[in-house]
Amino acid sequence: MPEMLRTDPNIIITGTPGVGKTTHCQQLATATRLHHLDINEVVKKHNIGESSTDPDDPNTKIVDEDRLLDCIENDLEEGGQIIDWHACDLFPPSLIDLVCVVRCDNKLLYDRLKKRGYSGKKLEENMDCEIMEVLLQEAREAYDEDMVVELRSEKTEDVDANVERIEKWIEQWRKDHGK
Ligand code: DAT
Repeated sequence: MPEMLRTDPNIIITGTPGVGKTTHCQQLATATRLHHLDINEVVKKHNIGESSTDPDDPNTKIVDEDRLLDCIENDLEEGGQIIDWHACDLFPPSLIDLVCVVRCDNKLLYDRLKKRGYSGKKLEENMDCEIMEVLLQEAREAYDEDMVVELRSEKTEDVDANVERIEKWIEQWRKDHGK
């Protein structure tokens, strides 16, 4: 196996829009020295998203995944990235150490997405995504089973507990890798 150069792990925080990814990433970045890699920001900064042709949903961006990977490859090789994105199977498994799939009660998620201004087909599709556990399945198919953890994000205390759990995991990762 090639020597691992990164001194900190790369962690994916994924899940259906509205489940609480960004909330987790921000709190985790504050609690650790890891960097919140917000893929929405990367897409905007490098202009690698094309507007959807769906007239009901013109604000959704279709992202060129190859270009996205080119943009973040150096960051991933360096390590210490908390990746905030609603997909996970595009990131090379060799550069990923932990995949957290954030989950949320359906009724609560519905209210959060409504509050965000989602309606009609977009609201329905995102609700289906959570109900069908699409991101959990995607994560389990793309990564080793023991790298994938499911985290609930319904109350503020959930975020505190999840962040604490990930912090402990990071400490152990550093020990295991002699960092
Ligand atoms: P995402 O990044 O997955 O789209 P978010 O972090 O922006 O989600 O959260 C969506 C909204 O829900 C936002 O208003 C914060 C709130 N929220 C998320 N997790 C929560 C929790 N565990 N307790 C209370 N509110 C939460």
